[in-house]
Amino acid sequence: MKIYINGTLVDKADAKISVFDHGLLYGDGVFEGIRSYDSLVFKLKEHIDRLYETAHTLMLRIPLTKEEMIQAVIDTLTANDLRDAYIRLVVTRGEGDLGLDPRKCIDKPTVIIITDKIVLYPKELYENGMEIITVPTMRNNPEALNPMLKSLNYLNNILAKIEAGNSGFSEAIMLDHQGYVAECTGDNIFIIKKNVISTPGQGRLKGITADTVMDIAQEFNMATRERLFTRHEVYTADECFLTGTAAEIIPVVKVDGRQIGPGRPGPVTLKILKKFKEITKKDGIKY
Ligand code: PXG
Repeated sequence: MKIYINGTLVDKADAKISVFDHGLLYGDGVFEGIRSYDSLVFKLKEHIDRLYETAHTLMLRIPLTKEEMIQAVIDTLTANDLRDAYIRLVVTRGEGDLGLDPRKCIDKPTVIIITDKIVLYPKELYENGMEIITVPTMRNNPEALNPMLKSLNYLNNILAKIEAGNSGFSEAIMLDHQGYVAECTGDNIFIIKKNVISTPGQGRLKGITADTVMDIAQEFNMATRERLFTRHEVYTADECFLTGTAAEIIPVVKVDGRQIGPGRPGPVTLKILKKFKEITKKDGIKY
């Protein structure tokens, strides 16, 4: 396996960075998770845009243009001869000293591209739907650390993931700072009620899979909403599902012990999932 580090493709065993890298010391950096399907990178431009937007807010200057970054992703995929891949793009603040001040870093961000496979949930969960719970850890307050930033600082999500695991579940709902449903630890959440599809309007990552689902729903002439909703509306929805680059689209059939609809993946969810699969097979940047 070849890993891209700062412009060079190296063997996995040689893919090493400094212990003084602020990505390690402080989680100071940005990342993206991207997928390719049959030699097409899905929504690559959108992922690159989000990476650079997060970096902009963190005042982290990525030393490549967007075009160069796209080329670096493609070069890494080609070097690894992967047709279906999960691509992890990481840019850290780079090397600094043992103080958190980013101005002390040497203005040489570390750029890493890993291309590999990812299997998140077992196949049965996609067919039968998954059961999730709400966990006590709330999603970061947007005015403390905005969930729209896809930074290397994922402890908020990891704490929630630990709570989910402690209760025997693989994914969990996190509420926002006001008690509304925000998202899951690594996925966005959708509910469908009477042909209206809704996803939370605040306190979440603006997921690229979620945006794709909204586009599909509009194509199907469904009413789409980004709005505040509570757990009660999740419990009483007709259908529920989660979206993410890694998870793709996964139906949810039980939340906090309450069955959603008939307790099976819903017809609209399955229709959207089918369309999503079709899009991933034909859209994307070819390599
Ligand atoms: N919310 C959060 C908090 C995420 O981390 C999504 C939503 C979905 O966004 P996209 O753009 O992928 O549709 C994510 C991204 C994992 C893992 O190992 C998952 C994500 C990121 C990194 C790792 O489960 N999901």
